[in-house]
Amino acid sequence: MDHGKTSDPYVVIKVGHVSIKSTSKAKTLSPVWNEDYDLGVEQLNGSIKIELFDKDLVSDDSLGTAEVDLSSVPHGHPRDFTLQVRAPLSSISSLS
Ligand SMILES: [Ca+2]
Repeated sequence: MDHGKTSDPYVVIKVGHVSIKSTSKAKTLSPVWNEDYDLGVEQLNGSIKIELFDKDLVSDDSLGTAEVDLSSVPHGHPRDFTLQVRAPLSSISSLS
């Protein structure tokens, strides 16, 4: 997280070996993307992995991860998902 308690968040979406990076939003803790992405799906028994990062000059920090099971995504019928973001492993270990 940056000084001033804001982030420059962006999202990386992974399905199988394919990943897509969103644009980053400058200095906000309430980012809204409204961006569309097309990802090919090789097999249906995996998940869509989503990781949030804070863009930084040196190294980007993970803000958390979320996941959607592909089996819960209806084929040809778009639907919305509300996802719980889990803290990244590094911040979990720093709490102990
Ligand atoms: Ca930053």
